[in-house]
Amino acid sequence: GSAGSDGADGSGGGDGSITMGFSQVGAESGWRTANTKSVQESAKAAGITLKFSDAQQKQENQIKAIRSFVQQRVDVIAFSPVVESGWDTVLKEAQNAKIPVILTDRAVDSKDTTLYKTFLGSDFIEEGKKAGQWLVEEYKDTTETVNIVELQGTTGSAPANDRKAGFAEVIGAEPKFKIIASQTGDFTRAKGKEVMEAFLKSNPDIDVLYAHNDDMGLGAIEAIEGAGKTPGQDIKIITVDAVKDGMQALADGKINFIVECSPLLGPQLMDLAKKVVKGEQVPARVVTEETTFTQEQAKQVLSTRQY
Ligand code: GZL
Repeated sequence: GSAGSDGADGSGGGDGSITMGFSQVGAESGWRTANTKSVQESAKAAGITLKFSDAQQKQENQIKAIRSFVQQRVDVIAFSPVVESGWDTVLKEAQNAKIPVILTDRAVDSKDTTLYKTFLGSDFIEEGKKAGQWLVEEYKDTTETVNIVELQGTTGSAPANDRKAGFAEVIGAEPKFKIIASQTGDFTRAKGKEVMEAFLKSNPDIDVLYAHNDDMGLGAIEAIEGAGKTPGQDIKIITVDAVKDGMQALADGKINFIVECSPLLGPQLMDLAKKVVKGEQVPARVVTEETTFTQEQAKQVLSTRQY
């Protein structure tokens, strides 16, 4: 390309091509796998060169990746912060290098919102509320106590904090709902199973499990069946995500309700990146479209699900 076309000034390659540095949380769940696929396929479709890094759920790996994107002088940086806190220093380095940053999927708690151009992702508080609203409806005719155990997502992550808060806000209005145990399963099947086994040992009469994602719910199902109980009946289960394996369990009656959290953020991310690199205004917040599923609805849509 012509002189200065190497994007050194962050204006995008002379031939108009954009290079994006993307730091992904890891590969901890079906949701994450689908999200990675969406980002990679959308970059290709948009003609954006993608430098992709998998942090294996470690914040220090994401910080290293962002630093390396700055050194490589990419045109735009996008990432899904594994936890909410501890980003200001590295985001200031990107800002000083005049490289715009886009948050996708999860948020950061930085007070300085000029550190990123926009946050594209779900409203996790809303997701927690939807889960609570289903439970309130499901038990509206019950007068005795409803014992709930909760498998939280990754400690310190926005989805874990907000799904917990939204759920607690809705069920907190009714004293019959009791969260008798709540612990992180780190969004994985293995940990979800392990923690549910512990819950079952120390709590003989669990009525409901609220798991912050399908994968922990699926692990918990193995633990519940291992304890000789019937998931979806002896213990009702609510999860979040609506990935294929979760929707299959819902259709099979092992899960009772799923709140969708769409991982298909790729196309919107690439549109936002093009605008941001051109210096165009973008909304500070772009909320993902998503819904909820009952067992009946899962049976109807299962064959059409993309992830
Ligand atoms: C939510 C995303 C969460 C999913 C989990 O947007 O950050 O991380 O709910 C994934 O499945 O691990």
